[in-house]
Amino acid sequence: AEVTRDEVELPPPAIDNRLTVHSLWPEIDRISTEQIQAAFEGVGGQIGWQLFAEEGDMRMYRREMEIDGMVMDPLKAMHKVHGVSAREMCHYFFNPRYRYEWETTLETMNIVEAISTDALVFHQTFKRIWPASQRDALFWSHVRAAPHHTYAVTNHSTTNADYPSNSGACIRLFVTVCLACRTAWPAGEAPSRDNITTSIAYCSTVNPGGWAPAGVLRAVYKREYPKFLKRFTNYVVEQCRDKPLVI
Ligand code: 18C
Repeated sequence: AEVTRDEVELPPPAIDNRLTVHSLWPEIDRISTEQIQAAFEGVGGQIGWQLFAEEGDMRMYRREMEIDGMVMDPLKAMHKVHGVSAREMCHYFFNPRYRYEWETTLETMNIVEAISTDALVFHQTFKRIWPASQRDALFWSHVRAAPHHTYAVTNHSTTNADYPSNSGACIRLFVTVCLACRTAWPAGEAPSRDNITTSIAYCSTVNPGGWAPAGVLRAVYKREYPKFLKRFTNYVVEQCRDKPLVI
């Protein structure tokens, strides 16, 4: 049966059967597995990662990369949050009901396809940055559980005949994003809001899809990524206050 919006609740602990029979499943499974694995690999050992933002427990790294003059710098961010679980973090990141409350770059968001309780396809338009053209994106989004009290959301660009790229005012951009979260608490204790710590790894690669001035683009992401991660984390902490913990 088709999944209804109300069914999309807390991230399920196991993959929804409706996803595994969908034509996108092999791609969703492969990319999510790769992204989650890469998310928890450190940046220390690898060459080329430069720290560009640091505040409290948050660290943001980028690798400068240009292809045909277009900036595609991969980003990797690490953060820690106390008192909310990986499952709660991913719930608020995945579920479209909350997106306008924390996503400040958004102009419009539409659900193109509800595949299952753990996979949706979105069309989003973003605020325009002068002097570049406005951008839109079409991507699948999948939330899953992984070992060691881990939950992760992976977003990756896709295509849909009803949403052709570069047909209106917008230039289509391409994204691969992964928010991977892992919760830990002291051995021998029961998890509670007072003793859990969730490690966050957020990885993002955005291909602007067409010309955009490199300097403007780098200035925008240096401002917007830290703003997003702080705002989103604080948003989840606020939402979870006085609600029972879900691990
Ligand atoms: O991961 C995030 N959000 C998810 C849910 O929305 C989802 C979104 C991915 C899209 C990311 C691309 C956003 C591009 C926005 C461009 C316009 C920004 C306008 C800001 C001005 C107010 O996974 C959180 C995403 C946090 C995004 C931070 C900004 C990243 C900018 C990257 C460069 C984009 C190139 C745009 C080309 C035009 C620039 C001159």
